[in-house]
Amino acid sequence: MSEIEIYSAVLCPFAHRSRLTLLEKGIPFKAIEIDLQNKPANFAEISPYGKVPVLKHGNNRVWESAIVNEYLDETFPEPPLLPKTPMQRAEARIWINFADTRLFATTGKLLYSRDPQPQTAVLQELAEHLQFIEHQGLAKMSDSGPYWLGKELSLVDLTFYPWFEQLAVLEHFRGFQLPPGLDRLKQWWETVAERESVRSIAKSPEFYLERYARLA
Ligand SMILES: N[C@@H](CCC(=O)N[C@@H](CS)C(=O)NCC(=O)O)C(=O)O
Repeated sequence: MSEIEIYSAVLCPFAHRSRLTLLEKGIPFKAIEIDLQNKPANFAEISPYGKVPVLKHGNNRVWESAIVNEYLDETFPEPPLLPKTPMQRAEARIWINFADTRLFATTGKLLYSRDPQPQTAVLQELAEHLQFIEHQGLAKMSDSGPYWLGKELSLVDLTFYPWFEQLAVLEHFRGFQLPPGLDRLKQWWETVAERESVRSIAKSPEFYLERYARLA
């Protein structure tokens, strides 16, 4: 097997997703930590968008975490991290897209944007995304649980989990509070947090708070 390298950053939830995918697949890899505040001079040659993660596999180079994860799932099929039928795969991809275009997009607005939209509206938007997940996602899809799509862990779990690991940052710096009644979501979070892969690279809330405080 050609050596796998992943350009990553410890605070980046997108890179976190792809490192979890590598770990779940049991693929040996080398993680190269990029200081995003002080990128290496040649980083544009490695990462066309100037972002992490970027995966290097032999002569192949792949970026965008959702695409990196599907590349890994296709290249290293065991254990599979997407379901089998086209419709189930479509559902998985719809949730992965929801993570990117809704949950993480709103989080980005809350943390970094100079958007004049009042922060209370953005906080509300974030709460609504979580309620949508609880009622339209987990309630309908994982009756057989304990994972998002049912009995088996999938890329959907690995895509969302990093957001939850960093929740303390939103609570502490932006006054966000999880809305009440997210019982399935909390149960799901606990289950995923127990995975060996997740535990092996998990960071504490204090770790994230200290790092974000340094950035601010
Ligand atoms: N859509 C991308 C997002 C990646 C991303 O935004 N990475 C951030 C860190 S979390 C980054 O590298 N930012 C550096 C920059 O924009 O200069 C993905 O899923 O991979």
